Amino acid sequence: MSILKNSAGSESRRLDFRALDQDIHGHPLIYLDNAATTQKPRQVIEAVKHFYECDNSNVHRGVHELSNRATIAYEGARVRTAKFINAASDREIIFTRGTTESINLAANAWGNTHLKKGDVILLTEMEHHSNIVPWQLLAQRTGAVLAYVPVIRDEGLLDLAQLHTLLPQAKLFAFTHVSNTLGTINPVKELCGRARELGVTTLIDAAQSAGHRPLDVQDIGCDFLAFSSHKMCGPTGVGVLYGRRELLDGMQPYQGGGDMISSVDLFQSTWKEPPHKFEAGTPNISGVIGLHAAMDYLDALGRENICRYDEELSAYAYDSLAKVKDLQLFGPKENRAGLVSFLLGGIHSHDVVTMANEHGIALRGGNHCNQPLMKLLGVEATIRASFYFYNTRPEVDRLVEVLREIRQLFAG
Ligand code: C6P
Repeated sequence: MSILKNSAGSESRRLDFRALDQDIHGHPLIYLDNAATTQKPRQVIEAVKHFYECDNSNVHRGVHELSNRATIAYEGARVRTAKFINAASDREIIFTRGTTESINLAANAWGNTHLKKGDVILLTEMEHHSNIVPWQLLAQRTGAVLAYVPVIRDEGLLDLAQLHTLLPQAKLFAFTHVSNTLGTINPVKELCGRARELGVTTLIDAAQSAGHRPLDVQDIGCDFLAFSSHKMCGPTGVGVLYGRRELLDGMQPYQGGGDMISSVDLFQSTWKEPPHKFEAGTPNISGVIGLHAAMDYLDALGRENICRYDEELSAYAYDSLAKVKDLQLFGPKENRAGLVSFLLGGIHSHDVVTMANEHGIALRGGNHCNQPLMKLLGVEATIRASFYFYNTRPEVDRLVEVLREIRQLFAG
């Protein structure tokens, strides 16, 4: 899309995002908290509204017209999702509440039966809590042990030499595609390739990548991949777990309830085939329909274009912020995803975020659910600006200007 090629901005696309068109404390909103959640275009909002206004019904249960429409739309979104990540079949797509639930599902439904005492679950030091805690719980249940691929602190990159030693001992390797604090882009295809040669099962946390770059699970060669709709223009409360067919076939249900069973009697039940076996109860039908609209929206823009635009803006922001006095940047200097983490002098991250908010700028301060990584970096928190295709260079310039003002104010 030409608008994305224009590095000065994507003005016409911004009109799709009504939330961006408002003043905050008398200043135009500059929304730089996209890693937490992105804004939603009107096409997604309209798809959800249309469902509730015209087709609202439960799925898989009724034969009446509305239920048929809801089921067709829901299952159509599954086919669309398979296409979005190039899964071999829509039967490999499980709808969940988000990345967090997707990882918990894999940790329970796969982990409970495949891991035993002493087996090694390999993670990395840059994981979000959602890709740590479910594995800790699994380790407690099974007696498996956790190991971590170190992060090279000053570079913000995984220590791949250490991976060489750790991977052969592992049964499962779960790692993030893009770090939500450092902006590091991990070489997922290479990592999965190495794991596959050793017979190690892989899970990719694609929360920060699915809406920002093309994903092809067959080319990457992963076993599982998890992502959230709300970080890619879609509704909250919806996520995806991709799982390779053979793995899903061998897995136990995650939760029990309606819609996942084939038959129930008083003392035992049988299950449907995957993916329905893993979707107990009424799913988030409107959310899944909204996710479908979001995927269409992103593909109309072109994920290669989004990726290029994000990375250019991130590099521009990194270079601009590097010129601000007393500003400390984290993460790799090059080849970074669309976010920048930093600290400003000795000023508390929440003070900076609060003052930026007074200027209409939405940043995030805190540990970003990365407490182990924070320890490694030797800080309690960072300030994070995270971008999407609707952000512009003038917005980055304004951020830099406001940060300079905040620094001046605190300097005295
Ligand atoms: N990170 C952030 O501001 P959920 O909450 O399930 O949609 O996504 C969890 C998650 C998992 N992995 C990574 C890499 C993530 O970044 C996130 C969510 C948000 O960075 C909220 S802490």
